[in-house]
Amino acid sequence: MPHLQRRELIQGSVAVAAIAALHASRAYAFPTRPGEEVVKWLDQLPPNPVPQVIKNQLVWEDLDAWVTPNDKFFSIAHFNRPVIEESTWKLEIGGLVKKPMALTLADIKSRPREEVTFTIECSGNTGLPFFNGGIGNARWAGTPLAPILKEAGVHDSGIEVVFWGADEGEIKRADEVTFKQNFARSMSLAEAMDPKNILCYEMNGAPLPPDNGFPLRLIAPGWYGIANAKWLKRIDVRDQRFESRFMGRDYVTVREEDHNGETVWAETSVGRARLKSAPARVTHIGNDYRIVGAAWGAPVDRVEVKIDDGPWMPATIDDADKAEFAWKMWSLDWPKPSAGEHTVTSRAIDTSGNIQPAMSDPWIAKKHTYWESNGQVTRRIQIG
Ligand SMILES: Nc1nc2c(c(=O)[nH]1)N[C@H]1C(S)=C(S)[C@@H](COP(=O)(O)O)O[C@H]1N2
Ligand SMILES: [Mo]
Repeated sequence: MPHLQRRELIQGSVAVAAIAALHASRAYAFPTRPGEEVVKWLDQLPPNPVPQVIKNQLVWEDLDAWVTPNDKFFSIAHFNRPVIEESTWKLEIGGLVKKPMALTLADIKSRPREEVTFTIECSGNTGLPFFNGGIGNARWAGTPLAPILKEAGVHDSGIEVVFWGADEGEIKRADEVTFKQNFARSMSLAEAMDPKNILCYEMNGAPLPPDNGFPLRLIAPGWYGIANAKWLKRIDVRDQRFESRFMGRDYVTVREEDHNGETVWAETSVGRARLKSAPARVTHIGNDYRIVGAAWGAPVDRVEVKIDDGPWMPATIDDADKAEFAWKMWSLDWPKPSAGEHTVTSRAIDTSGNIQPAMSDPWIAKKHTYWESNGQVTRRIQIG
């Protein structure tokens, strides 16, 4: 940005205004045009059959900012939605550590602050007919997890870190063992020690909203939503691999793989995010249409768009925001489309050259559960 290199030359309030404007345009970078109107997609979601589990889905046609405001952010709760009193709450650090800890929110806030802009997507998003808005982008703030684990002193035998939520539900296993359990997800010790993981207490400058995990949640940039445990109450270190419903039963991807002509069925636990994109909205001013969308889940190099069965066309990526773990907005002008029904499909390509798979790609077509649905998204639209 040449503006920034020249900033020493700009004086007083002019400089402040210029820099403020720059920040504003960065924070809200979005390919909008004055006077444009949004065209609704023909394919709209049927009613949500699990309104307690999935709340506040992103309405793609309303997407007009890089950062999703808190009141428009989706939330997922597989059990109850606990309302936690800050005054009585503590985070326990226990298990195979030399120095167990119990931290208040004030203790956690007094530690070094770290911020990350991260787009969180539920791995079930676009895998179910009533679910395509399980995604949002926020600026999360908290304190890094790794120094806390170091301070607690993990024993040599510790290989696994479990994140326990305060929410609780009844588990019924196929072997008929039934019990109550708090929400839990784990990571290997090496994964948990990633310096990017934060114990997060703030979302877009405000305390975490209750639905998004107040008072504290894990934010694991680059992971699917499920790894980002909310309403944290305990973190413990173990000497065995851990499984919970949300690791070994739900959030398990079952995929048919081809191993030299032999079919092998792989069952894997949902973990890191995958390359994905979606058309968000079509706008127009008179006959000048524009397709706007988002791409995320891996370092995005470029995005291509296909209208009906036409050729892939390069979209323009809005590069104002270079946040590593945040979605990128893209757009493609669509001048004077013919009247009638059309389809719009996008595909993202990452910096290693991987292409977001088509729905017909065996990677998606031979996937038998709805998790990790990163296949290309096609939307339908009526023009004129
Ligand atoms: N404690 C707890 N943490 C949780 C969940 C939950 O049900 N309980 N849902 C997970 C899922 S499935 C997703 S997609 C993300 C969603 O984060 P959000 O609700 O802040 O959007 O939270 C994750 N963390
Ligand atoms: Mo999720």
